[in-house]
Amino acid sequence: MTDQEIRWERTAWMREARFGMFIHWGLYAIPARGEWVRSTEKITVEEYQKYFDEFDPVYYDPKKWAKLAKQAGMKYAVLTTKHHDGFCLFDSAYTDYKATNTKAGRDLVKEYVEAFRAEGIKIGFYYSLLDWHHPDYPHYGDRQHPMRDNPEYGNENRNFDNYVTYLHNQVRELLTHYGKIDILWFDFSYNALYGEAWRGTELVEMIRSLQPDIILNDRLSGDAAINDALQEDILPMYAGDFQSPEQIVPPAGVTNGKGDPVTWEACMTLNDHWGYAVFDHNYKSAKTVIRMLVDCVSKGGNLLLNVGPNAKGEIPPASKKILEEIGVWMHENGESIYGCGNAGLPKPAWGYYTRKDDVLYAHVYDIFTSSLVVEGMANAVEYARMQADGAELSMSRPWNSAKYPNELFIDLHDVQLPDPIDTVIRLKLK
Ligand code: H79
Repeated sequence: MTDQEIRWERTAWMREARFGMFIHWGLYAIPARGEWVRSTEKITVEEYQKYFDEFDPVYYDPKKWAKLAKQAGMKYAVLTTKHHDGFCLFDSAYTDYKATNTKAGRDLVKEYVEAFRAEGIKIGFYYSLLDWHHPDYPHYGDRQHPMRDNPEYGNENRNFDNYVTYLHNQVRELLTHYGKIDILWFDFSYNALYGEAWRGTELVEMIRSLQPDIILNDRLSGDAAINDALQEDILPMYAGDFQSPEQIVPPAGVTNGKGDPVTWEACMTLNDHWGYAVFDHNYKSAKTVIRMLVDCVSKGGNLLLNVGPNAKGEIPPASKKILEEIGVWMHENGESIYGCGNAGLPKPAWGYYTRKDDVLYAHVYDIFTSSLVVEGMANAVEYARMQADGAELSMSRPWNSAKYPNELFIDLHDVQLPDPIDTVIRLKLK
């Protein structure tokens, strides 16, 4: 098997799962201005310390998060074990900057793993390669760093190799202390910091020795390196198993240099921030998210949808409400999502197609008459059913259809679609 084939096989369950929950949670939930607050407001380590001293998530109950994820139809989750601010939600032996030493007084990652696993949801760890807290992480002149313009925060006496060792040590802890981990999600490489700068080959060899089946995202590698590598059968180990477009659904899905599809996952915020942002009410509707998910699946990809719990450990009510609404639709129509992918047909004017084997799902957003016209499928379909309730739909030809011998006509009885979000019609192919 080529490297590309190995990666395709390893990610099979992920393509089946299609929909996951991203969770951004850390000290930044207290200032509540998003997870980049240390950088955007140039807050020093010393000033930021007050959030560490204060952190006390009295309502942290990941069983509630897991139930909500399950209800929404999500099959896997990815939690920020450490974000760019360097704060660790887990009990690491290599730092004091961890939840164990806050008022929380315990390993919060452990409870997350147990709660989500109990709901049958696969477990992912996000781990930031950037670390604005570690004394050996370089920052003066680094455009990513909060203190980048402050010569008082120079790089003197910083030993980058120490930082990389710290990163390797923490990854070893994460992959040793919590049982089987399904996804490791690094964030991110930039400038000269990619691939072997992270001692990437050695790191991935360790990861694979600890968790042979774990799925790795592509961010240990820089974009250019990945794009070059995708032309080849042999990839660097750190190239990862799937692509991770952020805040965008790639217009034509994602393929490798040979034009073959690769596994990919779009990650998206529910409002305009990843971390809790109290002023940000710009939430996407359930309809927008569902259509985004369908867009991803129709192009062979996944959607990792973010929630940003607040400082007390609760998912904001607005996010919860949207996820519950998504769950209603997923309960009725999830079959058109899980394990489905590109139908290999042109996108219809009325909506989208997804497909799994010999079942084609028509996602109908707009109709203009009471019969749905399915181009080119006149003789290809055995029967049509409403996905939500299994009701039979008539495929009889209207009296005036003689001029359109190749088109399939499905009688929807009414121009009002039963589901204004996305009415799914199941077409069993011959
Ligand atoms: O963890 C989430 C983000 O914090 C992280 N990746 C996702 C999954 C990330 N998003 N963008 N970036 C990293 C790249 C940096 C973007 C920035 Fe900015 C533009 C940093 C400063 C300007 C975004 C906008 C953050 C602050 C303002």
